[in-house]
Amino acid sequence: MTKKILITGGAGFIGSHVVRRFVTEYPNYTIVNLDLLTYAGNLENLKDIEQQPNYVFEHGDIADIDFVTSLFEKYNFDGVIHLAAESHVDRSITDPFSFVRTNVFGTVTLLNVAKNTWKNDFSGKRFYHISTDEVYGSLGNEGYFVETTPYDPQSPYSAAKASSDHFVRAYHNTYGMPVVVSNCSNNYGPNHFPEKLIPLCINNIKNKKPLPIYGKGDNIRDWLYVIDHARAIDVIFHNAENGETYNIGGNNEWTNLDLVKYLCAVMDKKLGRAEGESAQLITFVTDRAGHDKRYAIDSSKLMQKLGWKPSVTFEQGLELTVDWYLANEEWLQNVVSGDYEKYYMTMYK
Ligand code: NAD
Ligand code: TDX
Repeated sequence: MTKKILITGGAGFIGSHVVRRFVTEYPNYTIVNLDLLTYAGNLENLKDIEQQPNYVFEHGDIADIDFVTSLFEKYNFDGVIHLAAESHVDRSITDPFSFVRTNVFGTVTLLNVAKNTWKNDFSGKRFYHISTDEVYGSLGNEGYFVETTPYDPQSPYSAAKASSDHFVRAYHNTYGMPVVVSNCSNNYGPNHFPEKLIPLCINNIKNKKPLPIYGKGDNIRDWLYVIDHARAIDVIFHNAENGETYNIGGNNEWTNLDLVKYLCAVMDKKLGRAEGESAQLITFVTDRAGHDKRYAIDSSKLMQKLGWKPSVTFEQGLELTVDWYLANEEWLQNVVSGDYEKYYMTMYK
């Protein structure tokens, strides 16, 4: 079957893995990647597939109504997989407005243009919105986020993502738009921008720089390999019922401190360093404002209804990730030059 699919944010971390999966798994689909190429967007992430005949890149802003309208008219999309967003919690604390603009206004722009272009004839159409577990707020020591957990976002980032999720569901409820939403836990893997914990620490371990741990390092995250998220997105896009929500997680909880210690041990072996050498770089720094204590996802609905499960263990995924960063020195150098240095100096002064 042929389909024209718009993937937004396809030059970013998760988006690039989703684009690669759809371009390679579905040669009959046309995959249009719409990305503004902000600091987080990087076409190097897609070098290996950019020549494929079923792949097109469109440079633009999801919040630009005229541009998005012209794109929908040009391609007459059957489906949208929406990942474009401002995605870093720390940046949302210093600049909430860009999060409102892209995550809220940009999402409503896409929804409204899709509704108008599809002229309320939604047969064969699908709008799939990619969201996060952070919209559910913060857990104590017990329990898991399920699809019916009430929203309780705590950061400007998660508040903007929660707002966008509500708009997506409102378009389903009000206009009958065929939507699907998934909420995923923390991803890690190749092409992850080194402002986030794991790639930041990989880069700093390599360069023997301090490893900044917020607070006591006892906050807990549930980590999922990015390629397993892309596999879940594929399964959900093709099989979910309209109006449904799926949680996606790794069932893989780590305190930040234990995680960074483990990463240090993996890298000491790879780099031929003495056992315990890199862990000496661990440095406790001022905590993130409003730092959510724990996230943990129950993905049993996705596993039972759609048969998805992660393909790698955390140990395997982390090893693949470290190997990728060590083999892709040039990618990392390009990403950490220029603006990244300014950002790093301001964040970790
Ligand atoms: P990312 O920051 O790596 O990539 C975001 C991409 O969106 C970039 O390519 C950027 O250029 C693009 N973009 C930003 N603003 C845009 C705009 N106005 N118009 C067009 N493109 C724009 O983000 P990511 O980590 O890959 O996350 C992708 C999505 O998945 C986001 O919606 C995020 O909320 C969600 N998510 C991320 C995680 C995670 O752990 N990273 C977990 C769950 C959900
Ligand atoms: O330098 C750091 N030191 C530190 O202790 C950084 C960057 C982070 N941390 C802590 C904060 C978090 O508890 O590590 C944990 C992970 O931090 P991030 O990598 O910034 O991820 P998080 O804030 O958990 O959000 C991520 O997962 C959910 C993504 O960035 C979001 O886009 C996604 O929605």
